[in-house]
Amino acid sequence: MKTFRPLFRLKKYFIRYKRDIFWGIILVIFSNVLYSILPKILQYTIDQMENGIPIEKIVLFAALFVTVTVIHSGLRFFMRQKLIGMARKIEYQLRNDYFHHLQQMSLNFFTKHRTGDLMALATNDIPSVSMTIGRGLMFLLSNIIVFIVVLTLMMRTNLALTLISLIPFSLAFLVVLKSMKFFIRTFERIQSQFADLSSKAQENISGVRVIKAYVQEENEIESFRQLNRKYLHENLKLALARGVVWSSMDVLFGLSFVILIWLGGLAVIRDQITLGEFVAFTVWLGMLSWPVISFGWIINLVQRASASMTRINRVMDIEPEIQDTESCDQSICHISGHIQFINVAVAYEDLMVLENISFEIAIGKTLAIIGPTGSGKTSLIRLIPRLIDAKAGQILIDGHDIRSIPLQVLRRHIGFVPQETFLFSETIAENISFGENDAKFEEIGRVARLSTIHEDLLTFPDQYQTLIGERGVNLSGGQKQRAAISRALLRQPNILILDDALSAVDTYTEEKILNSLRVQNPNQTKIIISHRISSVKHADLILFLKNGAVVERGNHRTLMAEKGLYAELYQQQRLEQALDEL
Ligand code: DGT
Ligand code: MG
Repeated sequence: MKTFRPLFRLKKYFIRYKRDIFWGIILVIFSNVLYSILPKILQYTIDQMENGIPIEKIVLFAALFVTVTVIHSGLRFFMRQKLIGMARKIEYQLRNDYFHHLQQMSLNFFTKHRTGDLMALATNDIPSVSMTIGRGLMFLLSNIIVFIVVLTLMMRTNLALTLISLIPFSLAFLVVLKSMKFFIRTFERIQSQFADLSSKAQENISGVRVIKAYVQEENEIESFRQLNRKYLHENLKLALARGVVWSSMDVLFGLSFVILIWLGGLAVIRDQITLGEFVAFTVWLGMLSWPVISFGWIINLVQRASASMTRINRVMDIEPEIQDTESCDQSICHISGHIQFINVAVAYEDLMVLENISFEIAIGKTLAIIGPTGSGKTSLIRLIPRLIDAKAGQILIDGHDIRSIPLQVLRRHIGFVPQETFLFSETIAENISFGENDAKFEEIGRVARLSTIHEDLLTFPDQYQTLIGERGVNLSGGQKQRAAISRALLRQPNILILDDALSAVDTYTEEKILNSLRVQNPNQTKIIISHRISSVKHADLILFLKNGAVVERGNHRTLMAEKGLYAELYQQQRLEQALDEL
């Protein structure tokens, strides 16, 4: 029972579809009872024939047989409709719920879980659960009913014959039980190897550029081949074991029939049973073989589904790390962009990456963050849309603790351009208007001009309607970044965050974009991360981060006067620029 516990979580879905289940079960009962009594009609017909019945009566029996068969088939049809339909509906709900859940997860979750594993849950595990609750339930109920009814009818006909001919059947049942554990273990290994295999394929396809650049095709082919070979090996093992089990079943079932024909035949000759009973007996014995064979299959199916459900539950049970808490003040429906950090610290797992960060930035002002790679710049700005939460200290926006602002409200007012741009395989216009589906075309054009991507778009085959990504054109690094900036600007955010978002753009274009950003919305608070002094020197406040701490702060003028790291970096970059221009 413990093995099946994970499946209890499906209770809420079963309750939702209880009508389908109820009618499904009723249909299972009726169709299988009819199926089990079919041989009884055969028995009467044969017995009556022995006694010499008129032809009309034979026709009557034949008609009865056909009628019962037709009704039985009809009932089976509706039974499948109800139960398989119910399973498909549950699969649909489960997949929706799973996707919904993934959308709630915070960044950390996606760094901890492999994409291939998360995909395998949706493509492998959810269908496996659905298959079990549909087919598994249907066959299990059918088998139980057939087993009970047929066995009762057989025993009422002749108890001794039933018991003797069922001896090999019990042996077959034992074989099924014994081999089950092996099947389940092998199957689990196959499932996890499949997850490895899909992770490998997925990483290879998305990392194809790196693989080609490093001429690693052969190595990758080899390591994929090895994984695939392991997968094949396990599958072959399973196929072999299945073959052995099936063949021994065949032998045992055959033995049952030998016993029946021998002892049953003798009983007919000695007039202990009628010929009709003998025929019915033979058919019933055949009917019983399927429940015995499929019992193992069903248990296997349920175990697999249970293992799948465990994996699904494990992911579904993870609470989103970042969500609205009880301290959330639902009356806040707007933020203006006054940001204050008080002694803020950030840690990933136990690794401290930022400590004692304090600053304040007024509405409409620009904050710039500069510092060596790995100094914690990205981590700092991730705190503002609450992509991560601070380990210590307090963050206030418009004077509210950031945790008291509903996440929806907070994020709606922030335009965030991450360091790594991501564009969907859609048109450029759709990419820019992501999250603002009813944006007007003029608006899209306006932000595209602001980020200077407009001119580039005009050279594309379908301009704004050009498909990008896998099925369309590829954008250059700088074009991607500017498309991402347009996306952020379209929301007209009160806080705009650019995380090194102009790194792939030349200095001249960068200057142009930053200048137009400066004038387009005077009430917008801006946070700019960059490695170039030229992009940060106009900021009202500049923080120089090093090893997770603010080592210098001020504006361009005061920092230059300080003659510290900032001034040093400035001189260095000026020198590089001068050398470039030579
Ligand atoms: P960049 O973009 O190369 O100029 O570097 P920063 O300044 O943006 O650095 P940042 O904040 O991305 O990383 C600071 C440290 O935190 C660095 O040692 C890597 C680590 N780190 C960053 N993101 C994660 C994360 O998601 N998980 C973990 N465990 N560590 C992270
Ligand atoms: Mg960064």
